[in-house]
Amino acid sequence: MSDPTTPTPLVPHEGWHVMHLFYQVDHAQWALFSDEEKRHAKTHLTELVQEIRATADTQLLSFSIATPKADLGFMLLTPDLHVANAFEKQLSLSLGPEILSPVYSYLSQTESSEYTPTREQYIAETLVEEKCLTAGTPEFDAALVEFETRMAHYRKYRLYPTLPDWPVVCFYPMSKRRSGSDNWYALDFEARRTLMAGHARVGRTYSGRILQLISGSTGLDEYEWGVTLLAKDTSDVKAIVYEMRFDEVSARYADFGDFYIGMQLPLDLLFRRLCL
Ligand code: 76R
Repeated sequence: MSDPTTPTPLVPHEGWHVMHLFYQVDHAQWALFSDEEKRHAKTHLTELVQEIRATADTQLLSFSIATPKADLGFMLLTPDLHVANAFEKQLSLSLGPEILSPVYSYLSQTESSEYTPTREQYIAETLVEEKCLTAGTPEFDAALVEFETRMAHYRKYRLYPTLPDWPVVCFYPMSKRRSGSDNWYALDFEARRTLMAGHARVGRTYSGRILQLISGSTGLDEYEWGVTLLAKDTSDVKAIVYEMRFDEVSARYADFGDFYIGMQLPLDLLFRRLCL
C-alpha cells in the first residue's frame, strides 16, 4: 500500500535531477525584521542547507551572483524530483516570506552522452588508425585498459558528479539550432559524432582549469541543456566560451540563454556579501 503522505519517489532510471535557483533579496522587507528575527532567519537557512547537504546523494552549491541579475544562487543535485521540489520550496521561504524572490530557475538532469566512443570505435579510430598500434601488443593492451578505466570514470562522473568548491560558477542554458540548413537534429548520427569529437577536443585543452557539467533539459525546461562551468579564474570561463564559439558545434548550431556568474561562498560569508 502506498502511503498517501509520502509520494512515490521520482528518480530517473539513471542520473540525478539538477536545479539551478537564482533569487533576489528584498532588502525593504528584510529591513522590517528586528535583529532577533534576522538572526533567526539566517539560522533557519543555515540549518536547512546543512539538512540538504546531509541528504544521501545530494549536493547543494551556494553562491553570490555577480551583477544585479540576481543576488543569491543555489545549484541542487539530488535523485528524487519530489525531494528537489520540497527543498526548493523550503529554500525560497527560508529567510521568511517575501525575502527571497526567484528571478530565474532551471530544471535538468545529469545524463551520459550518446557520443561517447565505444570500445570498437576507440580501437579502430584511435589505436589502429591514429596511433598505429597492433592488436595483441603490450602497448595496445595497456592503451585499451587505460581507455576502459577512463570511460568508467567518465560515465560515473557525467551521471553522478561530485562538484568541487571551485570559486567561479558559470551557468547558462543552451539548445542546438533547428533553423534552415543549420538544423542539428537533421544531421545523421555520424556527422554529429564527428562534430562532437571536435567540440570535445577543444574542451579537453581546458582540463584542470574548467570543470563542465552538461545536464539535459529537453522536455523539462526552455532550452535543451544546462551548462555549468566551474573555474578558479573568470578568464578561463571567458576563454572557453569564446573559443567554443569558433567550433562548428557552437558556431553553427548553438543558441544560448542568459549567463549567470556566481562565486561559491560559505554561508556566513554569503550573508555578509548580501548585506543580510
Ligand atoms: O564529456 C566529455 O568529456 C566527452 C566529450 C563531450 C561531450 C559529449 C564534451 C566535452 N562535451 C560534450 C557534450 Mn561539452 N560543453 C558545452 C559547452 O558555450 C558553448 O559553446 C557550449 C557550452 C561548453 C563550454 C562545454 C565544455 N557539451 C556537450 C553537450 C551535449 C550535446 C549533445 O548531446 O548533443 C553540450 C550542450 C555541450 C556544451 N565540453 C567537453 C566542454 C569541455 C570543457 C569538455 C571537455 C571535458 C573533458 O574531457 O575534460
